Amino acid sequence: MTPRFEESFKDLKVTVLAGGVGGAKLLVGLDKTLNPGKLNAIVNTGDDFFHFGLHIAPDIDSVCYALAGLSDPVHGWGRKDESWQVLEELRRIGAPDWFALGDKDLAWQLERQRLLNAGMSLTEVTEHFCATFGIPSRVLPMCDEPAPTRIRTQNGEWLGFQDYFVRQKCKPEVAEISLTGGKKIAPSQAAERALREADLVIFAPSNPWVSIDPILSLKGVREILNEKVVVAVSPIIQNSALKGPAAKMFRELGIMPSSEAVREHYIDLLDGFVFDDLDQEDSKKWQASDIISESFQTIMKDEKDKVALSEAVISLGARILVEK
Ligand code: FO1
Repeated sequence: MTPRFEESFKDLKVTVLAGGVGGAKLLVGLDKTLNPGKLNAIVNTGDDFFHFGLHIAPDIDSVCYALAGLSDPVHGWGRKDESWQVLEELRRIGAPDWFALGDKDLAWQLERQRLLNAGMSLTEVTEHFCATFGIPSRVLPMCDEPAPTRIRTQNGEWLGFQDYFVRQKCKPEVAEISLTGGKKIAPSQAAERALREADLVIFAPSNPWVSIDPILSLKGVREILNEKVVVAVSPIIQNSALKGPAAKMFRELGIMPSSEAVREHYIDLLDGFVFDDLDQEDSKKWQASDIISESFQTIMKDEKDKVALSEAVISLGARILVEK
């Protein structure tokens, strides 16, 4: 079993690849565990879209709101203590109301667009957001240029991600996922630096297909990760995802969703793998592998769970760093 979490681990430089809600929870735990300035989050921007002329960045906002202690505890996205005056009026005047933007959330969307229009990059705007909300960790968009994820449904239709995820509630069957607008895109300089300077890289328990893969698909990322200690946390427990379409996507792409399937998905990049205690059965096949797999409680119900899982993941990473 991996040794207990040690004080010295708090100074490890940790870079996390994350998407929305699941990733945000682990990031809150890591933010509370590591010393200030040691945590970099590289966040998926494939879910971003333009709505009412505003650049909406759901995964960036879910992560920032969570780290600022402002996120809606029920949804995991948007803000707590929210009001919906604008959305209700939009509905009344027959404007698009399928994507629920609360009044406080909208204030941030408007300010982000103002700063983008003034020439700031998404990285700079996100840095400004973190400074404004007193977030000590760095939240880094994976890239500054548009990198839209699109879904081809089994009846041949291409959908924008939010159209698939929110407007159609993930109901369409996925035949193909197109990442970064079908173009080879470089990570932002800040994201690339965060990867190069990391002691440990963690894949958060986010959707492998549409939260982690967009980041892995960026130019040079896999090559950097091949030189790093990488530990992934499975977002699939007992063949299902706690939230979102990850398990459904596995199935529709012809793969039985399981922690085993997640491990296989990342197999050529992994040094460590953390899966839930409920999936012990799966792990029996992995013992001979050079990837160190450990089970833990990966369901994060409260801050204590987030910190406990963060300490377990960092401890596994630290052990591998020593043994490597
Ligand atoms: N998800 C929904 O299912 N319904 C919504 O109305 C919705 C609004 C929304 C507004 C701002 C934001 O940052 C996220 C929002 N999300 C909503 C979640 C978002 O679609 C997903 O979190 C990501 O795109 C998937 O990780």
